[in-house]
Amino acid sequence: MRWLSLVLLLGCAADPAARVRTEFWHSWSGYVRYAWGHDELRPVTRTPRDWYGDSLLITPVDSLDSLVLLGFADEAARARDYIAATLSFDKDVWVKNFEITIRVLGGLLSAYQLTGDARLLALADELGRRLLPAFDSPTGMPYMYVNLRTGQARGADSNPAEIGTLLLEFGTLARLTHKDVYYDKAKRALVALSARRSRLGLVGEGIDVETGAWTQRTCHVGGGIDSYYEYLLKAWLLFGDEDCRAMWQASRDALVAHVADETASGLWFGEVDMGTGRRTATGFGALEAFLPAVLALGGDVARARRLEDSAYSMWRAFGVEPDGFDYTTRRATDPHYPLRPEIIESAYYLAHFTHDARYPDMGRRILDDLIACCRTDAGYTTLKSVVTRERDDLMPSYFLAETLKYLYLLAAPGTIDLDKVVFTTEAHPLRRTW
Ligand code: DMJ
Repeated sequence: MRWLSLVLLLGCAADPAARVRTEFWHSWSGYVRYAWGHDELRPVTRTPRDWYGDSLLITPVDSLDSLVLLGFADEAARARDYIAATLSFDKDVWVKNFEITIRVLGGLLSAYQLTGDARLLALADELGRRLLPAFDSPTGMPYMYVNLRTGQARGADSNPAEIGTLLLEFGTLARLTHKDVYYDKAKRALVALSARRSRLGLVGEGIDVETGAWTQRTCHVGGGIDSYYEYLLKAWLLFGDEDCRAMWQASRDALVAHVADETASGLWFGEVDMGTGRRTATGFGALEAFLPAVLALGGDVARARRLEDSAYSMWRAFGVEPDGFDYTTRRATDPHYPLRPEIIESAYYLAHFTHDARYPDMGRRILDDLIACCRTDAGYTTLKSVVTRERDDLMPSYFLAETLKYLYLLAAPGTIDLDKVVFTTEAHPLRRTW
């Protein structure tokens, strides 16, 4: 691997895409060296981390399509062989349906579409079958956790993101295996959730999947809700599902009417009560920065540009963005930075729709900041605080699946035709081949 690092280093000086490849290879090599076979790498202590005691190979599965797209074909083939030979879902573990769907199921499906390796589709089918019991609640909205071996499900107190961010993966699995049950269960959950919107068209951040009652009534575009909006739009685009189009348009209009906040410092999306629309907080953050991408993809490029400007001002205020930010006081309310991709993802979509050079430039500056703040000898680490720059010790799988992939696509947009794929919330490109 050392010779490849050297070649990548020599080639990167003038070429931003080569620079990202170098950083990807550095990060992947750290995982291979210190955590191979495990879910994730702790790059400071150079130790592995497994989510559930027994590895589900989350980093290699989540990274497979990045390896292919960034041009590491031999390494991708090696990882595929290892996954096919090693990965088993017959484990007595309680997994989070949402996380395993977006990282593992989505990773397998996307890599299958890119490589045609039928072993990956077989694994996806096996995983989908074991996750399905999660949907067996009185409302059809899934429980949070499912035991992969026994099929028992638990965790009735859920949220829109975990209920509504499943249809791209389950729907693609249905189309590729011709097993409609996957589409039907995930779609039913999305419809059941959307049907419980308030009279303003808003959702809250907590809902009981057994009773259908809201347990938290704050509406925003951040964690716990974010990708629910994203999947309404993208399920329409990927499957041509008109119900999803109607739900997307109603949700987007409600967000713009009630959650958008025009301030002296620009456009933000804050927090309101889902029933009354009363503003409850002026919080934004790293996760919320996904919204410019979705607005742009939905056709509202002007609003997307303004919101991305705001998100980038948050990034610049600290040199790296905080997870929580009060746009009135301009202080970090949650100072940690978990290597999130969303602001880069939005820059990628905006570059695609506007051809404005400021977005690739944004990508270059963000990469500089990441190198300055988060790079370690064995990969990249999360930060405990963007204020003090104190480091934590984790390289989440989405750093390879999303953060570096979007940085690369910003620098090398010809790699993939955005008009022909739909990216999942974990940046796995899916194609409509059916
Ligand atoms: C990823 O796992 C996904 O993008 C998810 O939708 C939100 N959180 C992380 C990245 O920040």
